[in-house]
Amino acid sequence: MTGAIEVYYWPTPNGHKVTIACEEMALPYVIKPVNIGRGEQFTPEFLAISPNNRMPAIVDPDGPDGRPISMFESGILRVFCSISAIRPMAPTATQTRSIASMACWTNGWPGASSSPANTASPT
Ligand SMILES: N[C@@H](CCC(=O)N[C@@H](CS)C(=O)NCC(=O)O)C(=O)O
Repeated sequence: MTGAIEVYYWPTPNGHKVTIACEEMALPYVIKPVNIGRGEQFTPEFLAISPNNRMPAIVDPDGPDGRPISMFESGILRVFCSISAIRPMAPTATQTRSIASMACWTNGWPGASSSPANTASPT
């Protein structure tokens, strides 16, 4: 990876999922704030990156054929981060399964959908 990933972000649990992944995998990134309280997710510029008007989203400056490419949905963004951290190697079959499992787990469980009510152990 040569250029910093642009992370379209606002400080919510879904936003944190991508910045935490970048931090943990030591990937270079720059924050592009999207103030969803002010409706910045509805600008034509942001909708061109994330057509479902939701952050997080990213622009990878080192996309296919050397051209920038955008992606949205936090689960696939974490898959992208994991694969980027392994480059220039391709993920092994074992790593592919681990990456997919972690991405789906973090999509459905920690973060936006977790709360003290549903993380407490029944007694
Ligand atoms: N499934 C999406 C959910 C993203 C999402 O819900 N983002 C919210 C903030 S946490 C958002 O941008 N909302 C703006 C809106 O609904 O207009 C993901 O995991 O990336």
